[in-house]
Amino acid sequence: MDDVTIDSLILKLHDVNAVKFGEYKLKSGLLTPIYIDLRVLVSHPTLMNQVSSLIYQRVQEECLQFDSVCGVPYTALPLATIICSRHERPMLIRRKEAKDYGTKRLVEGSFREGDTCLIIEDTVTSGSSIMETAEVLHKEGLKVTDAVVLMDRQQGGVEMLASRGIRLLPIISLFKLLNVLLAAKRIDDQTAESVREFILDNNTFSPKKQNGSDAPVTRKPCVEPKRELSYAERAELPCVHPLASKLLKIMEEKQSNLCVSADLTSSEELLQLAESLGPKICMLKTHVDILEDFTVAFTQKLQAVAKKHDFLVFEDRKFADIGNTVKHQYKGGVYQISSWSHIVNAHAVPGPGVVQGLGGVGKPLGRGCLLIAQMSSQGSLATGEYTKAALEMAEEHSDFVIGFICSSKITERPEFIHMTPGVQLQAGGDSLGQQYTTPEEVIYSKGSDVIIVGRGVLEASDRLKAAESYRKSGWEAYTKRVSQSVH
Ligand code: S5P
Repeated sequence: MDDVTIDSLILKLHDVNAVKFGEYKLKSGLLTPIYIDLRVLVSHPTLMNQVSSLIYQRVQEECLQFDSVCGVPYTALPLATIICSRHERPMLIRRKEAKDYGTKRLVEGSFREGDTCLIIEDTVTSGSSIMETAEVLHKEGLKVTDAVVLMDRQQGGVEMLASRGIRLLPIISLFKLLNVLLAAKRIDDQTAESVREFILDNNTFSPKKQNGSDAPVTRKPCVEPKRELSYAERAELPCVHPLASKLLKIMEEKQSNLCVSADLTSSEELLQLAESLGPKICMLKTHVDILEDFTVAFTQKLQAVAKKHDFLVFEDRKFADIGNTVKHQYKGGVYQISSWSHIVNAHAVPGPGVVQGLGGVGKPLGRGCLLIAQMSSQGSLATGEYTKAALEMAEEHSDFVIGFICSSKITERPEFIHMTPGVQLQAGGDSLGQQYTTPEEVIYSKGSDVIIVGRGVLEASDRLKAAESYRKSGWEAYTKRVSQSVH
C-alpha cells in the first residue's frame, strides 16, 4: 500500500472531522484525548469509496481466502456493501438484535456451515466489537480467521484477537496517524505526545485476564533441541516471540543473515542505502542520533522501504538507564524510537528495570529487545559472569527480549537470536578498539545467527556488491553449520 495514499487519506479524514482531539468517552467509559469517528464517512462518498478501495487492496495484498464478508454494524456495514458490490463477493449482515417475528436469524444472507467469513471494521480499540460479531458468526457455524480494519488505535486489539485466533490486519495505525498530522502541522508536539502517552498507558490487552488466572502468562520456554534447527524451523516454534519468528522467516526467505549497520550522517544517503541494499538484508541497523538532519518524515520513509523490501529496522540505541528514564527515551523525545523501530537493544548493567521500562512501551506495540551480552571492542567488560547475568535477564523477560548482541552463541535455547557485530571479510580491527571476525568464523564456528556489518559495506567502492559478498558468505556459513548437524 502506497504511503502517499495513506498520508493523504489521513489528512482528508482530519478535514471531515473523523479524527478529533479533545476529551471524549470511549465505549469502555475511558476518557480519551483522541476520538476517531468514522460514522461521518457516509456523508463523503468519494472518501467512502477511497476507504473501501484501500480495505480491498489490503485483502488482495494478503491473498485472503474467504466465502463471504461481514461488516461490523453499523459503521463498517456500508463499507462492506461497497466492497462486495464492486467486487461481486457475497456479503452477510449481522443483526444487532434478532427480530421477534419471521426467521429470528442473527445473520442474514446465505452460507454453509464451515464457510469462512472475513470481517471488516472501521476502528479497533480493544477488539471487542470484532469479537462480538465473530462470536455471532461462530454460533452460525462460520469460521473467522481474518479481520481488516481501517484504523487501529494500538491499544491491544491485535493481541486480543490473535489470542482468540483472529488475525487483525490494520491499514492505519494511531502512531502513523499522529506522525502524519504532526508533519502536516495539523496538531502540535504536545497534543501528539499526550495521545501517545494515553495509548501506551491504556493497553486493554492483558494475557492475565485472558486465561482467568493471576499468574503472569509468559510464552513457554523452548526445549533445547537435540540437533541444530534451521531458521525456518525455529520460526515455527510456539515458544518463539512473534517478532523473532518474523525475522527468522525473513532470513530464510531472503537467504540472508546479514544486518547492515547504516552508520551514516545524512538521512537521504541512509534511505538510498536502505533502498538499494534492501533485497540483500534481513535487518537494517541505525544510529539515528548521528543523523544531522533527522525528521519524523525520515522515519516514515524508512518504514516504507523496510516494508517494501521486507527487512526489520533495529535502532542501536543501547539503553542503559533506570526503567523510568529508558521508558521516556524509548517512546518520546526527538526520535520517538518505539513508533518506528522494530528492535532496540539495551545494556544489562542497570539490572532488570531497564527491560521492564522498555517492555512497558515496546510490548503493546509488538516490539522486541536485544540484550548486550558481549561486545566486540577490545577490553570489553561484558564477559563471564556479566554475560551469564544478561542471559538470565533475557530468560526472565522472554516476552520482550528476543536475543542478544554477542560475539558467539551463549545459549542453546532456539527462541533467542544471536547477533554479532565486528564483522569484516578479513579479520583485524580499527584504531579505536573495534575487533573484526569473518562471517564464516561468526556463523559457522561461533554459532551466531546474524552478522552485523558496518564499514565492511559502507567503505566499499561498490556497496551493493560488498553487501552481496557478506550475504553470500554468511549464508554459506549457516548452511554448512546446519547441514553438518543433521544426522
Ligand atoms: O559490541 C558491539 C555492539 C555493537 S551494536 N560492537 C559494535 O561494533 N556494535 C555496533 O556495530 C557499532 O555501534 C557499529 O554501529 C556497528 C559496527 O560497525 P563496523 O563499521 O565496525 O562494522
